[in-house]
Amino acid sequence: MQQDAGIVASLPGSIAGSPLRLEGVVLRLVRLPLCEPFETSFGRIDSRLIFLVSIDAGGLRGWGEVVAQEEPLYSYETVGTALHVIREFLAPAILKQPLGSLDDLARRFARFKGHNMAKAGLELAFIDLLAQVERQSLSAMIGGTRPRVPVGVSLGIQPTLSSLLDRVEQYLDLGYQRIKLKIKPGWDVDVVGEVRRRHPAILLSVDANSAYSLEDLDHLRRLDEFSLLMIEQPLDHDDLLDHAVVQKALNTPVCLDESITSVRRANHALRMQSCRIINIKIGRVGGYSQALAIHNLCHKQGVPVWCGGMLESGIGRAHNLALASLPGFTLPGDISASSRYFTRDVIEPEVTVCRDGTAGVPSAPGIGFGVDVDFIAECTETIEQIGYQ
Ligand code: OSB
Ligand code: MG
Repeated sequence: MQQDAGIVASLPGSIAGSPLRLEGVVLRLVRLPLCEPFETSFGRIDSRLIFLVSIDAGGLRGWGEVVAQEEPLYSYETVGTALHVIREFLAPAILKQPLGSLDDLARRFARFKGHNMAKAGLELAFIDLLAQVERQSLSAMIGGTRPRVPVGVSLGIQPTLSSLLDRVEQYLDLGYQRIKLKIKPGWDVDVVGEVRRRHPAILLSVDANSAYSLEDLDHLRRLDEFSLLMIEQPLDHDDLLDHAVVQKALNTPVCLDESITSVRRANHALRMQSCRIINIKIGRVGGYSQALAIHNLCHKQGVPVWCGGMLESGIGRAHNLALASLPGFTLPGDISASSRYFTRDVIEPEVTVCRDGTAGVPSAPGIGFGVDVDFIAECTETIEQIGYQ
């Protein structure tokens, strides 16, 4: 039987020269209105308070994003908890002496429990910096193999079935390769059935964001007749055991999102047969190190993975594109065009999706996009600097 240990990815990102002396970290909270409200089983939002992290060193600036939301509804982290944990613990740990590699960063963070999104925000900014130093794209740096990645769209709960059907058509027309419907009790079997009836052959999946319990097992079984690609996170955000019961009872593959917070948890999920597919989000798992390790574990076992999304700005999205270029990301990711979320994005050019339902992975150094600092400044609500003595 597979053990927990020994699945730590060997990370790139050791700097050929000497360790980098980081000058300081800037934390910016930037309010971006969404083009339309996004509703899931846990709530509805009209805008995203985007948490951008930048790190300066040697005349370069690396960019990352903390994907936590304002309220602890998807996970316990919030913008506020991440600000606190970065300010008090994580930023001091990387500023106290020069930082040599991603492994070095992971070691300095390891003693702090949890707060994966906060850790990932800093790690993303640091890896962008490393990639710029080495004049490599993020994708090249982590071993990505694909210049373009297949993408899907995640459609929130709509006020009416007809508005959902319109959006399904709209995104299929744009070429998106997979439609994911957010579901909850009262917005599930009938809605999914109608979408499937109109589009018999599309890749269709559903995401419950923990809206069900084992008592709903018979109800969930009704989804089996729609040939879904997967059902994402039907049960509690931290459950593995009961998901194994659901997976056993359903033909539809279960995909875990919220429950997979580390490679150790991914390993447990696979050993317990809690799911057949894993959604990887860099923020949820605490950074590239864990994301790569989960990818490697699943790839070895032939378990498909795909890149999840958190309604990121272009900066988080650029990192997602790099991650999704790894060979094991065989299913379309929740990496939609910038215009699906925002009227204007913080990067240039913005992310676009081609008619064939793919998005390009940048090959320029670092995140590979320009950062629109003027637009960011216009939308910034608060800004905080750490370091810069
Ligand atoms: O469960 O995948 C999720 C957005 C916010 C929080 C959780 C989730 C989502 C999405 C949107 O489904 C994915 C996207 O960024 O397009
Ligand atoms: Mg999800």
